[in-house]
Amino acid sequence: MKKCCLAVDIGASSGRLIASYLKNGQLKLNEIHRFENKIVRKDDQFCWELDRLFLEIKKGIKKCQGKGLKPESIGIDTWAVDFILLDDNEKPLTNSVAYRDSRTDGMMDEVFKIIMKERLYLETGIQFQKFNTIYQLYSIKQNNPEILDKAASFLMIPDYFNYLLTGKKANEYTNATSTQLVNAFTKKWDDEILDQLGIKKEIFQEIHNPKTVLGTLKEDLVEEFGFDMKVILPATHDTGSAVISVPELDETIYISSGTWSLIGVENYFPICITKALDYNFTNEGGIDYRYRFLKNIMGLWMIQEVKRNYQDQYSFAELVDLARQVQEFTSTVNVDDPRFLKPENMIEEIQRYCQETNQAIPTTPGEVAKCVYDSLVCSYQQAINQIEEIFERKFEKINVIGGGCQNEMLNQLIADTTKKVVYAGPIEATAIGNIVSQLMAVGEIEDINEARTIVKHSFEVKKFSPSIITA
Ligand code: ADP
Ligand code: LRH
Repeated sequence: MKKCCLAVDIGASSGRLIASYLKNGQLKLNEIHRFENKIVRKDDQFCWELDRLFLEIKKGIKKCQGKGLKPESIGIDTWAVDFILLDDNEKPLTNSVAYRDSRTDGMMDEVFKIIMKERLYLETGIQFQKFNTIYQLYSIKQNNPEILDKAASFLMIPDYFNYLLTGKKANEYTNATSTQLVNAFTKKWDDEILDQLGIKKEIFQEIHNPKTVLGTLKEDLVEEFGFDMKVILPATHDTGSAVISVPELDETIYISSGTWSLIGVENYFPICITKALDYNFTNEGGIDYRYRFLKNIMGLWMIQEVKRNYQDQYSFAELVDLARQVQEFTSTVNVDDPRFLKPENMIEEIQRYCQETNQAIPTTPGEVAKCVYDSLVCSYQQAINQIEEIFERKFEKINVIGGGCQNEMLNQLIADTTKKVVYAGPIEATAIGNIVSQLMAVGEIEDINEARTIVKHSFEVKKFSPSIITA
């Protein structure tokens, strides 16, 4: 049996369990299990299927032995902001409502009536997104206060899975910061904000940092799997894990490209200046108290929905090919318009936008896909301009990581539009960040610098140079 560690990485569109070990200074990856993730309609709300996701995690763990692998530790990361409230008997009090649900409509303004927007930003450094945990909790407070009264514990999604594995309740730092309820300077739950909103503090757990060994498996699970292992906290926010494995951050802007496009830089301190607030940049907490100064761009969610609206007739690769074949179609949409957050039909929403703005309406799958890719790149360019303005300097390179970096047409388009060299990879950046955090926790990797060097030597990164346009 080969000793390994196991990363569970669940994004909004898919989850995977990847086993990994170090061999001659290189990380070896072995994908054990992959499954779909999606939002479903339940009791008139958009929800996640947490029970099914936990079963998938267990299924993946059980597959290890058959593949000759003996996991010594496991780490879980997922998308951010969503949570579960448990009652006194440790039972969930609500459906696992997804951040795209409309329960937060209007909630930002309700919160701003109590706490000034500027103050919220100064204290937390977190961008304003209508679906942040703070607005989700405030919506429960306003509409179903009895639920908050009954709540005994607040766990974010990876915290909840960790609780199911170990029986231990903890909130992990990187994901906790995405709530907009953690003070960017003390790195603790911001009691003043909680008091002002009337959300009881007792439900929150102690905040633990990535690289903490949370515990081992519960006895019944040891029996079910036939082995025990350590449960280690990686950066449980998927974007936090992804950024750990950007091979080189010198002069580089990263784009973590999946359901969302997260574009930004790594910092050693939060930047809460007015310009960052105006441009709505966030300062999410990272490993070793580094900060991800970044901006959420609507991302490949739009193409995921387009694909779904075409009844999955085309694969992602086929949509890219169809877009590539289109010539002279230049309509673009503002991808960051909230209308694209959860429209009934993404294709029709894009078409309506083009009609309202007097542009040509995309009709073929290739035109729709081209419109999405071109529009995303417009938004990337704008965010890059804003970052360079805030930092008062130019960045030379862009590193695209995550599933979206497989889109070579998009990589080239980013290079051509921004006139910067684009590096693409690693694809499984998030799982890799999760794995190296576990290896740092057990002392097999010394620190993040060594982790990044190992990533650099282990995975292929493709280079896309801006095309030279000759007259
Ligand atoms: P998340 O973690 O948010 O679920 P991923 O990092 O898994 O997202 O990235 C998923 C995205 O990667 C898809 O929405 C798709 O646009 C893109 N993608 C996946 N495979 C390909 C491919 N073969 N060609 C182009 N794009 C791809
Ligand atoms: C990406 C991500 C992102 C959050 C969003 C909710 O998967 O975690 O960093 O803003 O999902």
